[in-house]
Amino acid sequence: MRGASPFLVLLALGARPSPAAAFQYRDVAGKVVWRADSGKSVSQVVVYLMPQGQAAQIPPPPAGHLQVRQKNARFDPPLLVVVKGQAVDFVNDDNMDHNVFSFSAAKKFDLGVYPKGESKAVVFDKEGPVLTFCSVHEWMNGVIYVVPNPLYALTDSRGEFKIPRVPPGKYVLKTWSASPLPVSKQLEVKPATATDDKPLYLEVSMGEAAEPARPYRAPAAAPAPAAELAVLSGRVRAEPFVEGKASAAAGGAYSSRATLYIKKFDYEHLANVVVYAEPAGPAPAPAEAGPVSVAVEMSRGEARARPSFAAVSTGGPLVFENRSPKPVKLYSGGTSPAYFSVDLAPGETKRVSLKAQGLYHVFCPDCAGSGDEMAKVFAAGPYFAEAGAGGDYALKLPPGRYKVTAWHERLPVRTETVDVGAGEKKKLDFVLSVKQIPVTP
Ligand SMILES: [Cu+2]
Repeated sequence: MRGASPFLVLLALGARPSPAAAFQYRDVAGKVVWRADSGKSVSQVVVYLMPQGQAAQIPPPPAGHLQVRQKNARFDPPLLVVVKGQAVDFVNDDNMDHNVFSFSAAKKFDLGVYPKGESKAVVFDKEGPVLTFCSVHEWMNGVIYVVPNPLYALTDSRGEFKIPRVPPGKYVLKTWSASPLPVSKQLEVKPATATDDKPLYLEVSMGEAAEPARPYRAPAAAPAPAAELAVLSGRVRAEPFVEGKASAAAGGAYSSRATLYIKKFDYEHLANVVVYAEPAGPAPAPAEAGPVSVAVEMSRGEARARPSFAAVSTGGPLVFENRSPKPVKLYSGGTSPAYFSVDLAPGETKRVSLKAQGLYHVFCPDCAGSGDEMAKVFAAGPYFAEAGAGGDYALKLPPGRYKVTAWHERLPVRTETVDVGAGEKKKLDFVLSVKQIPVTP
């Protein structure tokens, strides 16, 4: 304190919370379990608090940068929690080049391809999950989950969490995880006192709530096909975004050493591509799409979904069938656009309607261990087609104007507007490329 004026010293002392004020904070701790009756704990769950009216007491985001390293062609850590406004350095710590990109709603960015020793920063300014990928290595994926304030924790291997020093007040506790259903729970943190400063302890149970499934009865007859449909067809391919192009664009030194021995993103054989069309103007209401079925079957003692990927029309029937000898519970979770859960007795068949467009991750925790993803279902439309192995697709559409989108889980979508006349046959090709991400600053 040499050289500081007594006035400044007083100010500094005054800025510290007085012992009385500090005492009011209370830790919020607890355990996240799968269902209350199961006792099964869930690790790697983000638990965070949304204040209900006492925002002024909430601490600001930490100033320091967080870090995600690219190491052994993985993102480390695979799940990182970031406070809104905080920056993350993506550090290439590998003997090969990597790219980092995301086209998630909460943050769109593309850091290009860069070599070992380089690091690039991204500020996360919107709440929600941000899925990160590498355009060079197909399997690389990670999640940055952006929470609104520093009142958060991540559950450990025993499902336990602790959020330290929570200002008294009313909160909504929320959870997010790559697998189970999210939870919302009201709670009140009472000021700690000299005789009671114990943490507020909660048991948070997942796998409840969500939209219930309905019994399914097959329609008596399929709707007659309309005569005047147009056929829109074409090919979806992806453009490689790997080495030379990125480094040439960046004007930087670039080395492709050590990239060759590892399997790269297979742009030539994209699987699970869906092309879907939405009326862009007045259009006849589509006839209800036929049901899309996903069955749970037993295979070598493990339950599996067949098919493991399906496309459905938004709002159309998605039918789950339990062909295994055990009861199963299926639910959507993680980054799914909406949540459903389906309880199926052996032999039972139920339907759900996926009203929100997007990719649903379907889990069956009782089938093969907690949180195991069994199937992916992409809902879009009303008109949709899955592309074949060569990327070919064909859509049958009533005459009109449409927004037609080509979708793949790992690549930014492309949308074109087309007009089709009655009975017309039209061609429309798509190129999916990481370069085409509309990057937010
Ligand atoms: Cu990579």
